[in-house]
Amino acid sequence: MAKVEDATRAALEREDAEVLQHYYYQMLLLRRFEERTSEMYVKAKIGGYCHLNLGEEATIVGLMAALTPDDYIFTNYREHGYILARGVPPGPVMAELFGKETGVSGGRGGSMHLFDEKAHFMGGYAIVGGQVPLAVGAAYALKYQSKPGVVVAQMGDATTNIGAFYESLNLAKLWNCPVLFFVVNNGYGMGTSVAAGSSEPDLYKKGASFRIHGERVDGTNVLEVRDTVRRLREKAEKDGERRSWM
Ligand SMILES: Cc1ncc(C[n+]2csc(CCOP(=O)(O)OP(=O)(O)O)c2C)c(N)n1
Repeated sequence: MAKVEDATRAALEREDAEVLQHYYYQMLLLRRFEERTSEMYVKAKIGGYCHLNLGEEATIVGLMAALTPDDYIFTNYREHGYILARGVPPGPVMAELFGKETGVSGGRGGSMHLFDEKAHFMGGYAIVGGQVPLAVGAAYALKYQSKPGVVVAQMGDATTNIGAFYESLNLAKLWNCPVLFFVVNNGYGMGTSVAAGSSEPDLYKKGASFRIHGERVDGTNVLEVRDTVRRLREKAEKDGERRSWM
């Protein structure tokens, strides 16, 4: 334990203070935003379903810190924090939750369908796994059009048990698409634990039969998430090398 703390302290000391402050600001913004969202949901100001990112702040901020403006993000329905950490202001995001026209999706999407094309934030999808093949398709498009960047397919742990996940992995590797599968393991899919729902509980190993490299990272360590994503993002960009191959 002491060794882990020493390593974390050393990593923090190597970082620029302003960068750390920025990460802290973003994580706090996400936490406060979700606390208010929870309050407004209980007061029935927000209609429909509403999923929170409470406790996932370091995972989200670490991911977004590693991405470039060229990159695209597709997420599941638990996405408030992702769009905020991508730099979209909280006003239009909260307006969307309230179903207002000034919301990021014109008030027609709500909590599960946040969208901002300028920020390359391609939504919020309510069908478990729905975002995964879409992300692979977008990555294929980047490659086909020789455009820079990678695509992130964010999902929860239980999503790795869905058929569309495996179809997506297969085509992503077969066509060498510049895509990163980002699995947020919060331990449960609804009330079902990872151990009860997945024959392979080490989720990062699930890409192995598709020859897709996987790594596990501590989602509560913002720097570790950022550095791991940075490294794997570069690999995804390189592996998905743009070339005219059709
Ligand atoms: C195809 C499909 N099946 C079932 C559901 C109902 N459902 C909504 S969330 C969820 C659990 C997903 O868990 P996970 O992928 O771990 O994400 P988390 O909610 O934990 O972030 C289920 C089964 C759905 N939305 N879509």
